[in-house]
Order: sequence, then C-alpha cells, then structure tokens
Amino acid sequence: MANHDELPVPIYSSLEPVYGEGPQLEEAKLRFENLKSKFLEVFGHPPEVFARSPGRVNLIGEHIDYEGYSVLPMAIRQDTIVAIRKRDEGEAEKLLRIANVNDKYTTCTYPADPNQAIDLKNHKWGHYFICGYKGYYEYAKSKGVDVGVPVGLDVLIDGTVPTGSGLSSSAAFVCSSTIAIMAAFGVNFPKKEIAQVTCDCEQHIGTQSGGMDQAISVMAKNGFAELIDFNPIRATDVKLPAGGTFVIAHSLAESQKAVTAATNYNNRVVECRLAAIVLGIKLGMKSQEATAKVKTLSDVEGLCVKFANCRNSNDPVLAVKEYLKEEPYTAEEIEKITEKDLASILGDNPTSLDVLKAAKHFKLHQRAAHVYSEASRVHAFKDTVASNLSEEEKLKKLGDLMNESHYSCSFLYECSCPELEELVKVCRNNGALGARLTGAGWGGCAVALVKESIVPRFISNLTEQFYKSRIDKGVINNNDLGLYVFASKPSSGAAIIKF
Ligand code: NG1
Ligand code: MG
Repeated sequence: MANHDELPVPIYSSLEPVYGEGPQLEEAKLRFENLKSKFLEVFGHPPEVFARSPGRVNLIGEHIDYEGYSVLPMAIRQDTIVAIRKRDEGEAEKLLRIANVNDKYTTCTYPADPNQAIDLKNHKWGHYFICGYKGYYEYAKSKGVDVGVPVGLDVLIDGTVPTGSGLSSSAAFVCSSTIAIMAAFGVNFPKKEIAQVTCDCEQHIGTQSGGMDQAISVMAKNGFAELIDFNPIRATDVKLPAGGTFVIAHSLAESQKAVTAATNYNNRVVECRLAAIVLGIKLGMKSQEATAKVKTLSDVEGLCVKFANCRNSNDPVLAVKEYLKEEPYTAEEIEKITEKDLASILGDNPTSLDVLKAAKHFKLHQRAAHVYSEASRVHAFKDTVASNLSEEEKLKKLGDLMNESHYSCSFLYECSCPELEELVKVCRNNGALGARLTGAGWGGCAVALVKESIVPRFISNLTEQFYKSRIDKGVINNNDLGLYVFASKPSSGAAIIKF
C-alpha cells in the first residue's frame, strides 16, 4: 500500500474530517461563514474553493532540516485558511488581490505574473502568498501542466497560527496558498511533491530554510507526529506514548526571522556550510572539490564517521572536536583553509552575501557539534517511542532528550533568548519531563512534555509564574492567555474544502 504521503491532498465537502466535532467544529463553521461573507463583501462574488494548512510544533530536531537531517514535528490545530476565486481570462485587470479577515493586514495587490521578483527590502505579509504563486507555476510547468495565460485571483486569508512564534505561521500560509491556487486551477499532486514545492518556494522570502515546516503542514496525519526525512521528502507516522501531553507556551518575545535573517537564521546556514567545507578538507578532500560540492554537514558525515571509526566510535562529533577549533574563525582563517574567498564560495545565494557582510566571525565547531548531536537525538527519540520500555520510562527518556536538545540549541547554536530561558526553567520547575525552545528560536515558543494528569495544574502554575507579571504590565491581555499557553494533540495536515 502506498504511504499516505504519496496520496494527493484530500478534498472534502464538509468540515468534520478536518475539524472533528465539538467546539472546534463550531469555531471552524463560524470561520468559514465569516470568510464567505467577507469574501462577498470585498470582492463582490463568493469564493470557489478553500484550502487549509496547519502550523506545527517541532518536538525534536532543531536547525538540522536544512543540513539534510530528519526531524520530528507534529501539526497543531491552529491553521491558515485561504478562500480563493479565479477571475475570468477576458478581464482586463490581471491582478492578485490578497485580503485578510484581520484588519491588521491591509490588502496587498500584485500583478498576475508568475515571474515577478519578490521585493525583499520591502517586506509585506502578502509576499508569502506570492511564494506559493511562484511555486505553483514553477512546479506545474515542470510537470508539463498547460498553465495557460495568467489570470487574476481574488484571495482572502484567515490565519490562527500566532506569527513569529516558532509555530510556523509562514509555512501554514505558504502551503495553504499553494494548495488553494492548485485547487483553483483544478490540479492536485501527491503530498510529498507538494511538500517539496512549498519548501522550495518559501525560500523566495529570503530565508534559506529547510523543509520541515511545509512537510509536516502538508503531510501530517491526525493522531500522529511524523518523522520527516529529506532528499527525498518522506513522512513516517510516529505514535506518541499515551500519558504524555505536549504543552506549547509562548515566551512573548517575537522572532522576526524574515527581517533578522542575515544575523540569525541564514547566518547559521552559512556557518554550517563553512564548517562542512572545512571538515571535508581536513578529512582529506581537495579544497577545490570541497568548495564546489559540499553544501551541508550531512555531505561530509561519512568522512567524519570514518574518522570516528578509527577511534572505535561512530560519533561524527569526534571529528568536529579534533578538527574544528572552539575559538570562532575569522573569514581570513577560513579562506586560508579553503584557498578560495568566501564571497565566491557562497556567491550562489545572494542572501549568503548579506550574511558575510554582517558576520564578525564564524563559530564552526559549535554549530557542527549541535547539528550532528541533534540529528542523533532525533533517532534516539524515535527509537525510544518504538522501544519496549514502560510508558513511564519512555516519557522520562523523551524528556531528557528534549532537555539535551534545548541545551545544545542554547549553548552551541545560540538561538535562544532570555525570555525562552526563563520559560524553559519555569516549565521544568513545575514538573515538565522535558522542555525546549521550538522552531527557529530567538523568541517564540517553548514545548514541554508533561504528564497528562498534571496538565491543568502545570498551565495554571505557568500562568502564575510566567504570564501574570506580563499581564500586569500589559504585554498580553488576560483573555488571550489561551492563545499563548495550551496543550496540543497531533492534528491533521492540509486539505481542500469545496462546499
Ligand atoms: P520557524 O521559525 O518555526 O518557521 C524555521 C525553519 C525550519 C527549521 C526551523 C529550525 C522556515 C520556514 N522554517 O522554523 O525549516 O529550520 O526554523 O529547526 O524558515
Ligand atoms: Mg516560519
């Protein structure tokens, strides 16, 4: 039987298969009613079709997807819904009009041109839709679909994934947009292919992101976390042990990844690439070959493991310890090893050149040590879930792995922030078996593994010890607390809805 990731995005004529029953369904019905009436009000006609795609929480495997390593996220119930209508070919005005149910986001208008460049210097929320738009055309053409002449699109968005939280509001938006565009044009593809397309096209926003967020958003299955492999993308169901619940808690520090990419996210991508090239050379590759071919730490893992094997281990971190010094490298030091200037090594991506301009030095040892050790923690996590240990022992082991992951993110990858550190500590002090930052970091959310029986008390203690002072200071409103701290079950992935 085909793995579920090989099936196309499901098309439903009602909301139950996506939103289940009870209050969640009622809430969803209201959202869809609101979308329909607002669409009519803004555009003067009803939408043709809807697509939705969820946010996600990453349980373990942080900052390793872009290095080619497997990660283990689950979808959350918060999602983005896109209502769409294709305009007639004959219409003179060929525009993409993108409106939002939230007044905070004013309507964006773009030409209906799949080859348009996205203006990265002038960040607009609608850019994420354009990522999906470009992605659809690039992909459809590669599949031989007759795309015809571009037509105008009317689009209305309703997103409930909090932005800048590490819960992947961006991927929920890009994936739902891409799928809505496909649905408007009457085509559908296997989920694993759409996962790849959306992962590639979100890079138009200027972050050199990996594919985790889009993969889980498109391929998630209700009730399961997924082990996501890359090259090629694949999703394997992971049934989490009963008795444990993942609680998501916002640090209330907003991470503006698309804006700070040159010093944060893309900086780390570049550091990993340089670490991989230097390791490759130290382990015997010709510098010309390493600078031309090595892109990620997974490309040189084989060499690292071979080195470790000589020392009766298979841990690639041994090679990192031996060959990459702990002190940060200057650009000149790296260039001496690579025999090539960094701008020409990294010139294939203009956003890497922004990183070079902004960087004072490069922490190759720390970044590589994080990536290799985090990759092995993902496998330990998956193996623990599948093991014969008792539920109790499993939960404890999973919590330990999450704590180790946080330590590595915080000290080796330096993608935490004071608010996240405080929050993770509060989680652990209140009985979390493990707690860690989730998503890119530098703000956003933490995820804690908590015994199901103590969840209500855990949340009320977090409220008392972390949120209360912030409510008093007016950072958030007491009534909104449920948006910032909540328990989460693994939810379903993307869907097309046609009433
Ligand atoms: P967030 O910040 O949650 O969107 C980002 C990347 C992921 C992954 C994580 C870190 C994007 C779209 N996503 O997630 O691919 O690298 O950081 O593990 O940039
Ligand atoms: Mg994102």
